[in-house]
Amino acid sequence: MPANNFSSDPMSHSQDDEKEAAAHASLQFVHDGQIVGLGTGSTASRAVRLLGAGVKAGLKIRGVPTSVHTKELAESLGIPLLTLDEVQQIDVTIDGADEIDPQLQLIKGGGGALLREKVIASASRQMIVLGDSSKQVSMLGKFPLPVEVIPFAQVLVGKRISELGASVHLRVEGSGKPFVTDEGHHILDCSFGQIPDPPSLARLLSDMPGVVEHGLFIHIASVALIAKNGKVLALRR
Ligand code: A5P
Repeated sequence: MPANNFSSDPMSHSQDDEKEAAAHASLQFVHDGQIVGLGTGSTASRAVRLLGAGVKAGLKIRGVPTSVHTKELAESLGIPLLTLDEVQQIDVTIDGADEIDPQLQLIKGGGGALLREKVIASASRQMIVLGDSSKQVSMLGKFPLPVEVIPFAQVLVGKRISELGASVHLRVEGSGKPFVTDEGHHILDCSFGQIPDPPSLARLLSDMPGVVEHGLFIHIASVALIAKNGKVLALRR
């Protein structure tokens, strides 16, 4: 897997600085005239803000947001938006991740937007995934895998996923009520510890009635930009 280095401030090593550096590096993948998938989460939001600044300076792009939150952010920045129904194909999507492995397999959904994120990424010619150094792992699974379920089946699906060896928790808000996704579903956070064969687990989860989508992104990301030690490492699939 070839790797390129993009320099950033060599003194900047905090997680926030790393997120900002990765977001900066993603701008090189965005060009005038393109339709850009706009990711969700603290890292993707930085990229969206930078794109907003670019638009103000004359960059001609149109965005397709992956969540209500990102839609509102992009609107506030003056980025022209399209719905998925209005586009044939998305040129490039820029998004964050919770874990990135050496094959650019991902866990996503910590922010709860995994369903629209996966739909948008799958409709894109390129998905650029951004991460600070904490996101790079040798094997997926330490971060609890988010699984989006229909509320009607959440107990049954939770039991089935437990039988696969995970510890399963329904995601709740501060109020104690279940977290509700943009599409009206609930999320089960499933701690597997290690996921040695992500494609097999992805198939098992996709085949479970009641599961709407899961946060394993397999063969979707084309480039990972990981900020580490004051540089941004570009990994290609
Ligand atoms: C949103 O649903 C997620 O997939 C995020 O992209 C992921 O959780 C990474 O978020 P941060 O950039 O905030 O760590």
